Amino acid sequence: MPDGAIHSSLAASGIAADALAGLSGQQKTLPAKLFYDDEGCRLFGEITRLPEYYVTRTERAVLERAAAELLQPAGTVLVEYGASDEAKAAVVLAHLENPAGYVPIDVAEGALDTLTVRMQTSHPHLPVYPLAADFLAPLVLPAEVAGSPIAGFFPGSTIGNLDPATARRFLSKVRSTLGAGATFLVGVDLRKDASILVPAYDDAQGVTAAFNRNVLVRLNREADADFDVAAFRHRAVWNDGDGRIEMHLESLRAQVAHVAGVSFSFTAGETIHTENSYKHTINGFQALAVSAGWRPDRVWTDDRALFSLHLLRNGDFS
Ligand code: AVJ
Repeated sequence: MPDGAIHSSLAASGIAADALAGLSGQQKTLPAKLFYDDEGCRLFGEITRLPEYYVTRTERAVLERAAAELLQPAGTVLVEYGASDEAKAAVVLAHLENPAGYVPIDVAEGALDTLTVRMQTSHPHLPVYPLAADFLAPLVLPAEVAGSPIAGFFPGSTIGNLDPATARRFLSKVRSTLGAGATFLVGVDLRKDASILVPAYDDAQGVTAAFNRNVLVRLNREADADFDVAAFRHRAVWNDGDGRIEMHLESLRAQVAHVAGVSFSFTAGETIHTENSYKHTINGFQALAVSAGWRPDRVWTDDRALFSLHLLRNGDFS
């Protein structure tokens, strides 16, 4: 650990603490949740419209079919994990009979605020209970939804950011948060050829590169850091053994950067590992869900088997 890191990380809070922890390892890392400041949310929105990024449009098409076949009881409350906008929830809500509420959960507070305001116009009679939280943190549903049937929703393959052990813990935590009888609809990106995956994370227009580098811009502004952002290049790598796309920021030269008073030196070619995006098989994801106590029910996919939506059930009445 670099000099002063212990002292400074005690003093630093929030994103600086996250950054100091990640940058202090042998392989430097930064948590993917740091991408989503206002500019990061905007860039991610651009990514979802890129020709190479099949994820969002494929999920959308699959969701139109899945939502029509959910068969949720009337008066269901929809609880969305990672709800940076309500577009996907609106598709599900349109197929629910008399939904009793919508609970969007997200770390991006700005996005959550504007979502809540838009919902007042688009769904004036639907109670919305926004929760600004990291979905990995312990979470309690608002008291108002107690007694209603609960449908959890985790679209976008955001679960791909979690390594399998963390994903299992998350799935089992969601099961106890949502409770007995709940369902959980999870969007899961599927394994496919690297010739499709790599361009999806390294697009021709450089939007993903800007999204990746923006985390350094954010640390410079919010964590008293001084990264030379132009001296890092975006890299997207398919790690076949671990079944994941990795994003890295590669230092173009030997350099030193400071974060909250702590110095970090980089050799030329050294990387900061900024994101994992795990790609699952249908059976592999179902096995993971089972290991977290869920009972896999239906699976919907597109005809090229790029993306899957899994309906899980919590039959646990303990
Ligand atoms: C929001 C985590 C689903 O992994 O595809 C997109 C984030 N990173 N391009 C993904 C992302 C680079 C995205 N998730």
